[in-house]
Amino acid sequence: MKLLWGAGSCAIGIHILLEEAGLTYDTEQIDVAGGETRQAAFQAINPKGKVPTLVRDDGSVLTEFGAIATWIARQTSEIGLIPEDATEEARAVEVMAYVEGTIHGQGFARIFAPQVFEPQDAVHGKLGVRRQGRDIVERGFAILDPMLAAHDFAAGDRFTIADAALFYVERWTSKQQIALPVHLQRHYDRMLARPAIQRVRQAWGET
Ligand SMILES: N[C@@H](CCC(=O)N[C@@H](CS)C(=O)NCC(=O)O)C(=O)O
Repeated sequence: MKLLWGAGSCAIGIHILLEEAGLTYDTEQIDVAGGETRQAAFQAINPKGKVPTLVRDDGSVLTEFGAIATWIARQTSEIGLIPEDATEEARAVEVMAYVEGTIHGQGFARIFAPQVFEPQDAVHGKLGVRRQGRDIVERGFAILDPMLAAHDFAAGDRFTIADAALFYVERWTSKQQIALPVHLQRHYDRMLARPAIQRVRQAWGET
């Protein structure tokens, strides 16, 4: 299988899951900032024009962070990337969905691409949309923070798909001068110390 990824993108969460799962995979860097996801060649693979995109060994393509994460977790169920217990599984999916749908999809998306939300007013609109995105992100982190007070990981006492999702939004905060609440900062520091995450960051040329 091959993971299509882009520098700085949420695809790092999927790369981390592949590494944590110990699966065999290839990667291909896509020039997201340079617009490669909008080009015909990429859209022939994923018409949504997004990374992460996972091309499986049979040529079929998986898109959407949650779907790809779930599929990877199911390849190595013994590792517990999705908890066996139904309530813990629901908690992991709950955090992952909140990260993808709200903190990323509504919050950071407004910060990174305000023109998508306010195409009419190129200057003032962008500022307002970015502020709105920041509020959504900060509120989202404030909601998640108490959950990390009781546990080391996003959905309990072990690393799951939720941690991979939470990690990618935590790491977006520094360039935006958004302060992480205390328990999320500790979670982020714990994630940075994981060997799998260090290997991925090295592969991405970050360390
Ligand atoms: N809903 C998608 C969102 C993926 C997404 O927004 N990816 C961004 C990078 S973090 C992207 O590929 N952007 C390229 C573009 O919009 O052209 C998912 O969960 O995978």
